[in-house]
Amino acid sequence: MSGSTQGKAGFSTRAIHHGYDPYAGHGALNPPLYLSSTYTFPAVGDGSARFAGEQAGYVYSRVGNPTTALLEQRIADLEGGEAALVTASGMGATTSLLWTLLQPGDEVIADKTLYGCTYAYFNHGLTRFGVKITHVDLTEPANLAKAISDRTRLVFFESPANPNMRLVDIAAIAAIARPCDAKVVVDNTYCTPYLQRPLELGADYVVHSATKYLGGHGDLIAGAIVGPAESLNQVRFSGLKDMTGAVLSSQDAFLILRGLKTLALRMDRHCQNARGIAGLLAAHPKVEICHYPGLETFPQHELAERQMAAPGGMIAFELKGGLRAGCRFMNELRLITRAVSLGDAESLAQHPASMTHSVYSPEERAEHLISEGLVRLSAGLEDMDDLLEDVDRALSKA
Ligand code: 4LM
Repeated sequence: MSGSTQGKAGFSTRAIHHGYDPYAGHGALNPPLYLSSTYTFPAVGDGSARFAGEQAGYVYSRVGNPTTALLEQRIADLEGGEAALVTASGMGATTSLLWTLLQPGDEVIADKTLYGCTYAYFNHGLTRFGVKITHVDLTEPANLAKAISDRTRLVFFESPANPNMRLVDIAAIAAIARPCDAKVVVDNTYCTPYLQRPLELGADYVVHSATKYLGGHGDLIAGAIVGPAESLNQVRFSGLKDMTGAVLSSQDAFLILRGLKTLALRMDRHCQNARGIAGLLAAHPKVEICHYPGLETFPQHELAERQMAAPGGMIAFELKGGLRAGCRFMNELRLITRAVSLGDAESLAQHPASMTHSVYSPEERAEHLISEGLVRLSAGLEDMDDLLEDVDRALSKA
């Protein structure tokens, strides 16, 4: 198969083939990795024409590179978007997009719970430049209808939210935001397009930390934005080129292209392992509460079934002994690794209050529904029996 599959083939087929024709080059099975910062112009006039956008072709890799361009095409196709832009980190994706879309005086309505650095960018960064941030509990869409105003430029949320797994009904939020001309931005890092496609549900933009499942191997930092082509062109030439400079290296783009080939297989395994671990936790007498969308006891289980193809690889839980018991549990783990980040082959456990969400003050964590004793677990790709044994033994010592 070669070239564009135009969304007709299945997810994995497109994740492996979309946008690349081996016969256009030397027949190389894998797309070439272009290691070039700059591009030659046949004559001065060609250079000027490319800068003016009158001639197709590359000029400088801060603006575009053939390897990153292929990754952009592939991610856009998998998310069902018109275009994509890849960035040097997930934070680079969110900041490049928002610096382009927002003006002083605008308001962003964001969900209560956000990844710690996104929360810091919103509340410690954007607010310094005249942008108002209003946090609303978006798990109840009626709250958005009450809060939205002429000033609201965009609505931003994660679903599931990092770290407490609260879900937001994407279609319901988009139906409220659209008539008010507010753009809906969904951070789809936890799901990937294999499990959830927000644009098909009415969102305007998707952002990703491609560091996680899209790359999938814990060996790079990257991000992506998916959305309308014209708007992303503005993000490329303004937010990304001039304001953040958060450009992805072509070597990392190559690794993500490699990661995408196994995305569906990996996600199936992440989900299978997470289901097993969540089942063990939910039934264990030492566990106070286990937040996993696949559990029938999960309060938004019905929404999870409607919105997500499967419940994902992330779990959050609290032990009956609170923070102290949670720390003892994590220190007893032998196979599951104590580390932040998620979506890697290795199962990872961390403590949000002191790690990924430590930028929130204790009062802010309480206000934003992040409890101090919460433990977050990213189910990896190891054998389920080994993971269950590790969790069970650590629980027995906690
Ligand atoms: C973590 N997360 O949670 P970069 N959006 C979401 C995220 O979880 C993250 C980012 C954006 C974690 C990192 C230490 C939902 C990151 C930011 O780290 O800039 O690629 O993504 O453990």
